Amino acid sequence: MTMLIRAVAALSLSLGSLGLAGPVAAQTAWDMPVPYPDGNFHTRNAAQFAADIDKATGGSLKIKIHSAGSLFKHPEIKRAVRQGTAPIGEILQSLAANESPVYASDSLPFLATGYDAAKKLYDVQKPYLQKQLESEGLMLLYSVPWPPQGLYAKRELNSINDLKGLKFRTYNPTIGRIASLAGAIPTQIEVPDLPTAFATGRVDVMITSASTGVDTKAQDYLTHYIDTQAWLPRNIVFVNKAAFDKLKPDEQKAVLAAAKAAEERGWKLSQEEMTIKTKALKDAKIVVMPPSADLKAGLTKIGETIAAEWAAKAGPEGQKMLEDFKK
Ligand code: PCA
Repeated sequence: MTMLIRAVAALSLSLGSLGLAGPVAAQTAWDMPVPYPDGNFHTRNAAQFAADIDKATGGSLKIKIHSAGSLFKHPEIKRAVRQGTAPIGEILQSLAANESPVYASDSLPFLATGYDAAKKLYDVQKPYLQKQLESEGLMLLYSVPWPPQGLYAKRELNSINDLKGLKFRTYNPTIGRIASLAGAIPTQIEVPDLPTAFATGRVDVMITSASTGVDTKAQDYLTHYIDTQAWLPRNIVFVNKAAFDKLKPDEQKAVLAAAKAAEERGWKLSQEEMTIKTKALKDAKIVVMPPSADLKAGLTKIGETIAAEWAAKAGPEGQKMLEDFKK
């Protein structure tokens, strides 16, 4: 029996190498690690991106999405793609803020708070982002924002003072700075670990989108969502340039076309997501409220401090970017 299986395996192998196994013979299979769960709109968008490429290449380039940090955890994804362990991946751009200020520029509090402003900021930032990624052997494929960021808590927060001493969940270094300036205690936690972190008291508050609140069932561990609309952080999808260069020209074309479509689709999805998921929070009995004038003023002040610190770090290029954005 074993002999027979071996013989059949050997036969199909040789048929494959003769090119008799059909179009799958010359197939490239790419693993694509992404940080967020399957149902999340970024992950759904990536799945459509992969399906478009599959279709356009007649199945010669297959991309398999590994969601929720299942193949590489979020903080490892960028390095994995740089090293070519994974040819393609997605991260929250600002997770890499400590590597270069350009990665932080989408997440400066109250700089760009709506979709039009976020798009303008992205357009202004894009050449710098592309250059930075190129210097790391990477190529930007597309970038899509999250819905605006609001404050989740277990009670009403009416001023910055109310944040003092609370354990503040962060997803990038800038939020760490916000927490510190507010007298709170920052703790970096990835989305898949959020429910446990709240349930076990490792964190008290977080700033994130309505989307992530719904994805992680915030109603199980939080009661209030203060809709601060502080910024719209973006995800970036990028490819290892050497891996991209190895693709056939028609495959490269298919990847670039699918990326363009994913970016356009993603910005629309994100906007729809904002409305749908803010309503879902209300339906789940979370109190959704605007920030008080006091809280808003306090956060704005912190935002100004952070913008000044960022500009000092980002030097003339950063300064130019901010000026172009404000034009
Ligand atoms: N959700 C992600 C990043 C921004 C967002 O809305 C998170 O909470 O980690």
